[in-house]
Amino acid sequence: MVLSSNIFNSVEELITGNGRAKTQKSVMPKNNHNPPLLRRHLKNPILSAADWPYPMNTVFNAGATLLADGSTLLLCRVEDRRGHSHLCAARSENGIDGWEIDPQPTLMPDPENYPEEIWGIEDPRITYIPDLKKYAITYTSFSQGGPGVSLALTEDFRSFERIGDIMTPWDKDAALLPRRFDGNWKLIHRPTTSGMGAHIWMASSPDLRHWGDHRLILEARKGSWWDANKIGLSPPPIETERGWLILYHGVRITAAGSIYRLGLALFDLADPARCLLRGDEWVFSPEETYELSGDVDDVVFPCGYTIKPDGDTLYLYYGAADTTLALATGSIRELLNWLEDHGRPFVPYTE
Ligand code: BMA
Repeated sequence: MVLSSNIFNSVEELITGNGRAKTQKSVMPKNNHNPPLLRRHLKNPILSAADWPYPMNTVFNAGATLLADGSTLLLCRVEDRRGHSHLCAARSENGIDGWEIDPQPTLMPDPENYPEEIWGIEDPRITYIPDLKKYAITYTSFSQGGPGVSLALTEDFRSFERIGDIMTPWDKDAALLPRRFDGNWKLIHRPTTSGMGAHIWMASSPDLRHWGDHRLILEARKGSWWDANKIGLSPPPIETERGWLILYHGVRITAAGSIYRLGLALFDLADPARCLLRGDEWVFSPEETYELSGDVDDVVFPCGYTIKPDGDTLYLYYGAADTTLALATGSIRELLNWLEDHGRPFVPYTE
């Protein structure tokens, strides 16, 4: 019997961003939104280890903001060759290329003063707070008790005022809303309960330090759903006329590992704990080689976005396979229209 040689055609060797040879997966089904809601930039991945001014392993999961001069700042999660992460700023005029990367880490873990940072700081989300004229950075501090949520403030991404840990382990995927509601700040975050899954919650605080009034706002589904058992906020909420638009990640656990995908939900502008709509299908999923293969395969993980001066064009920055940083663009109006066509109300503890 003659075996056809083309049974191997769908498997090829490639070199990943960190120089390891891995086996590329065969053809992936493509996103069937027509046209796709989030479109990958042709220059992807836009930042990788090769761009870095100092030795490191990987760069991914960056917070993002527009600075006063209209340029883009990414606060990147950089993993060193011990496996610990720190944050490093990269600035660009157009948010696509020409990145100027800080020559040294911008924000390092400080375990002497903040023991919860002993194993690194990860996954920053940036919210500009007009009342304070400061950027709030929520990030994961990796303590010996597990990952928790920490908060720091800055005016310039050069000096930082650390508030410290605001949510105990296990907790991550947190972002602050940009203003107070009835006198209280609101934090979206993702505590993990042993055996009961990982869901999205909201907490309130009068002073950014003391948090309470905890409410479950979006629950992971169960069974075979793409967002069963474990979900989390991705970038900070996007304020729109129709409500707070949330991109959240859902984690499908399979025999081959986890798949991180993105879905959409909309929350009430005045009561941001109230979910108005939630989409059933994911809108973005690993498809390209740099998303399918890396230190952690099958991951698209946005922590930040910017909005162009037209008020509609979204630049979504996402970590690809925990190895590089990539960019997808979209229209906020199209995302909202999709959610209105495909979404339905979600009430916690009912499904
Ligand atoms: C999540 C976070 C992210 C990471 C993702 C995939 O739990 O830790 O930092 O990108 O897993 O590994």
